[in-house]
Amino acid sequence: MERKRTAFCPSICPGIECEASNQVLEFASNKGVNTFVQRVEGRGLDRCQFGAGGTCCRNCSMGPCMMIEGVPESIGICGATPATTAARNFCRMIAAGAAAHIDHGRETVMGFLAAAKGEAPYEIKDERKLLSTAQLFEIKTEGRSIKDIAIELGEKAMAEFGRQDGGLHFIKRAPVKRQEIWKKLGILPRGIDREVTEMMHRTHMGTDQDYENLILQGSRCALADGWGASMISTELQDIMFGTPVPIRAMVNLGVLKTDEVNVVVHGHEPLLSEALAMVVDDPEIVAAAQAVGAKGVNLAGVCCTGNEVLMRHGIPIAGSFIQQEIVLATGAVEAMVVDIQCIMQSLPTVAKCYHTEIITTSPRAKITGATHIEFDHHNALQVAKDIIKRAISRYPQRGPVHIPQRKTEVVAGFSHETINHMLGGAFRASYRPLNDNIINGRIKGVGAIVGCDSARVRSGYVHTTVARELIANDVLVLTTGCAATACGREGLLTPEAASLCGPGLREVCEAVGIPPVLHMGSCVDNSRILIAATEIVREGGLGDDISQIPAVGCAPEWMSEKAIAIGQYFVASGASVIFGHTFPTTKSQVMTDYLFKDLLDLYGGCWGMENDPHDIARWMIEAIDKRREALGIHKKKERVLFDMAMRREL
Ligand code: NFS
Ligand code: SF4
Repeated sequence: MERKRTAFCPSICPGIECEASNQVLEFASNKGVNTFVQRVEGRGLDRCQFGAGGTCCRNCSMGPCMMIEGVPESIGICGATPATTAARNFCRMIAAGAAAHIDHGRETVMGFLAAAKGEAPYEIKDERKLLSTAQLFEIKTEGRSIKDIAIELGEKAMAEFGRQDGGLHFIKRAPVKRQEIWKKLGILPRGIDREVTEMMHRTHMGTDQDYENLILQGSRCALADGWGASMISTELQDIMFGTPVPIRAMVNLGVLKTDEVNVVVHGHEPLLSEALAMVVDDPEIVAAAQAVGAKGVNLAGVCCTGNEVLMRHGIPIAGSFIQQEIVLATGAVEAMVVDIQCIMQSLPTVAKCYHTEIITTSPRAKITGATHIEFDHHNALQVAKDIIKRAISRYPQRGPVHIPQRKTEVVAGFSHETINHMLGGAFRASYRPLNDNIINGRIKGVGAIVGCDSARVRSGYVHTTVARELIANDVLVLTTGCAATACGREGLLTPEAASLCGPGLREVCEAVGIPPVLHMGSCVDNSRILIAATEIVREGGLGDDISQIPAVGCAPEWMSEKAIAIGQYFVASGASVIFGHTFPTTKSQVMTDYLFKDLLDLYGGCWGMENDPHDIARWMIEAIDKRREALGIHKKKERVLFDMAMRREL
C-alpha cells in the first residue's frame, strides 16, 4: 500500500502516520532543523544484531563478548552462554524500567506526604479512595481525621520501598490463585527497591548463570513495579489530584495557540504539571501574558505527563513521544518543561532554532543546553509561576509559526472505577454487565494496547491498525501511554468510533455511550489494567485467575525499558503480551522459546513478537479465542480484516 511520505523521508525512516506532523517535519527540514527523521536516516538500516538480539555481553572488562547461538566456541570469555547473556540483558531492562517507575512512585509519595502535612499545595481530593487504600494498608480509619489517615498512608507507602521482607500491601489485591502461583514460584516481591538491587546483583559478572532463575527474579522485580511502585503512583496521585472520570479534550499539534503563550509539559510526574494547571489562569499570570500582547497562557502536554493532566483536567495533548521535537518545530512553543523519562536529548538543539526555552526541573534529569529550575513540591506554586513568567517573557521573540489546524476530540478518563460505574450503571456499579457481555459473546474479550511510539516504525500506524482490527472483531480495547495518544489522533477515543466495531461491541458501546477504545491514563496507570482484570475475575463466571479471562496485551511500537518491565509484570500476572517490530532476546532461540512458550506453563501467560500489525491483532484474537474455548464460551466467527475501505469510513 502506498502511503504519502514527506519529501525528505526515504524508505529508511518510516516516519509518522499523521498529516499534521508531516507538514511540520517538512517545514522544519526546509529550515534545516534536524529531528529524529534525519537521525534515523543518518544511522541507516543496520543495527548491531548482537545488541538488538540480546547476545552481546559487556558486563565486565574482559568483554564485550558477542555470541552466536549454536556455535559452541561462541560463548563469553567467562563461559557465559547466549541464553544466559540474553536473559541477563533482558533482566537489566526490567530492572531499569522498574527503577524508572519506582523513582516516580517515591516522588509521588514524598509529594503526598507533604500534601497530607499541609506542606505542599495539593489536597486530598478523593477521600473515598484514601479510605479504601488505607484499609489495604491495614490503617485504622475509624474516628480519625483525614489528615492523620493520609499521613499514615504516606508513611506506610514509603516503607514499601525500603522493606526487606514481609511483602507488599497491594499484592493482596491480586486474585488469590495468582498470589498462590507467585508464592509457589518464590517470586512474591519482598520490598520494592530490594528487587531492583537483587536484579542488578544477579546480572553482575559471575553471579546468576541460570536463565530460568534469572527470569524468576525478573518477574519478582517487575511485580514490585506493577503491583508496587506503579500502583502506589496511580492510587496516591488519584487521592491527591482526583480519580479520573470521563472527560472531553483535544489531541494533536492543533491544540497549540497562535495568540497565546504556549507552555508544554513533558515527562512523567504530575506534581509540577498539576501546579502549573493551578496557576495558569491566575489573574497575575493572565495580566502578564496580556502585557506582552498574548491573550493568555495555553498549557498542553506531551508524553505521559500529558496523559496525567488530560485524564484529570482535560488539558490537551500536543503530542506523543515521537512528536516532541515536532511540537517545538511549530515555532509556537515558548517553553517546554520537562522532568524525567522519554525526553530526547535533542530538545535543546531543536529549541535553539526557535525562541523556545527548554526547562529541566528534576535534579535527576538535566540536559546540557537547557535551563534548570529545580522543582520542589513545598514551593510548587512559586516554581510554576516562575516558569510560566519565563515563558511569557519569550513570547515577543516568537518568529513565524506553523501550527497545523489538525486536532481531534477524545474522551479520556477511564479509571477502572469509571468503567465500573459506566458499565454497571449509576445504581449498581459493577463489572457484572461487562462479564455478561463477554460470556454472551457480544464482547469477545479485552485487548490492552499500551506503550511507546518509536522512530523505527510508521509511528501511529501500527497502534491504530491493531486497535481497528481488534474493535472490528468485538474486542474492547484499553489503552495507556503514547499508544493512547496515537489512538486519539485517529479519532478512536470517541463514542462515534463505535461505528468501526463489530456488531456486538458496537451495541454495547452505543448503549453505554463509551468509545470502543478506553483511555486509562499514563504508563504507571497500567496498574489500573491489573485492577480491571482482577475485578473481572472477582465478578465471576470467567475463571478464578487473570490467566483465564479472555484478555491480552500488546506494545506494538515499544521502545523504552519500562515497556519490558510492564510486559513482564503482565505476563507474570497471567496475561499474554505481544510486542512489535523487535524483541531483545531474538538472537538466543533458547531464551526466546523460554519466554514465548515455556512461561505459559509457569504463569498462564507468555510473550510474543510480530512485525505486522495485522499479525499482532491475529495473535491477540487467537489468544483470546483460546481462553474462550477453555472457558467453554467460544462461538466460532470469521475474523474481520481491517481494510482500506473501512479505514476511509472514519
Ligand atoms: Ni510509557 Fe510514557 Fe510514551 Fe513509552 Fe515514554 S511517555 S511512560 S515509556 S514513550 S508510552
Ligand atoms: Fe564476556 Fe563474561 Fe565479561 Fe560478559 S561477563 S563481558 S560474557 S567475560
